[in-house]
Amino acid sequence: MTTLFDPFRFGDIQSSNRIVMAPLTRNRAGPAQVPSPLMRTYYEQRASAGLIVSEATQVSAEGQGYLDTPGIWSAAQVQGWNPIVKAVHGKGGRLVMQLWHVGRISHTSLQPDGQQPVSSTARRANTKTFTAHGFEDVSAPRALRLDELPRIVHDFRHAARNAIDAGCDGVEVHGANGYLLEQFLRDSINDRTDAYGGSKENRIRLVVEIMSAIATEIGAGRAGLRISPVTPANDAGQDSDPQGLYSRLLERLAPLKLAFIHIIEGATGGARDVAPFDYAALRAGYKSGHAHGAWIVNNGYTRAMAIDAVASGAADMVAFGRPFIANPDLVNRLRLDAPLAAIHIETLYGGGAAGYTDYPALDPALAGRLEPGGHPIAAVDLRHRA
Ligand code: 8OZ
Repeated sequence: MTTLFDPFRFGDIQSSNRIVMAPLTRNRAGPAQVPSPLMRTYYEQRASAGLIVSEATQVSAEGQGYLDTPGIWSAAQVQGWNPIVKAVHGKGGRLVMQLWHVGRISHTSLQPDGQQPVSSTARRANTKTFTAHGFEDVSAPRALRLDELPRIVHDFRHAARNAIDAGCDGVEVHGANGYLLEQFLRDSINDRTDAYGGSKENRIRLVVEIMSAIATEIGAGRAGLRISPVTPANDAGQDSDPQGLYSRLLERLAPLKLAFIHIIEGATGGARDVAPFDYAALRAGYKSGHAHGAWIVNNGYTRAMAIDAVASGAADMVAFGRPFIANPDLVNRLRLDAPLAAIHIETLYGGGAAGYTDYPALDPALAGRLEPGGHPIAAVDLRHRA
């Protein structure tokens, strides 16, 4: 029987277990959106994950929507990421970079020359972002012109090349949580009348073009996509037919033979049953298109749920987000069924080492008293969010 702790090969990536560190925005990049030395310590501490998906990293200056998030479009950013990836590799870990364009979830103060953010639409999202002035309403976007879309594809492709040049094992395209690609996918947002709006085929076009371009650039075995079919995050609303939309998307992507699909089940960081969706059917359809690679599931998984998902074959890998923040040695704790530390909310976004690199690993004395598979200490419910 396959367990959560078994090694796995998917695409060109070999991981030492089935536990994925989900992408987590922490806002600790330095000037010019170059990763800071502190980020190296943070990722190195978490390298026992089978796979780390980096925090969302913007593919262009225009793709930024929050203060101090890292980028991967400049040479300085590539140089900044390199020691981070090397440190993770030095500890036997694997890291793919999450490539991000926020679209309309941005503010003019974060945009080059104070320009308007861009989107599929000119309609403003009813949500906030954090800027140098704290939490602020996002700015009204302008709709990208048809002749600008090749540039968006190019920006993702260039970022993927840069990620590989920085030493990454691959990339994950951020197609989730109400950001640019979801702004194209969903008919609750996309109000275009050109070849990128209207029908499902048109709304999935940009994502398919981006994944194809990246597969050509770095190889499909090093590329994956993260989706969130029903999350309401960032005022995404709900598509009129999420099951049909995402089936069509994965049907179009199956021939590429991507390394992985990473799926957020339910509302990101919230209710798993926020809206009806048949995830097993989505996966079955994808497999019938002769796709291979990993099916990574995420959102509110407990230890027991994760063990069961992998053992039953419902998923190949399970991603944990917030539990990795306060538990750098989460893999070991899950293996031992040890207690999990709780996160400090105040230090989530921005700041320095406090609440970032100062969460300790399990006390070795305590770890020594635990037997793998034993339950001497009740584990904290991973679904608990402080
Ligand atoms: C929390 C705060 C800022 C950004 C996402 C990249 O939701 C994010 C994000 C999360 O995917």
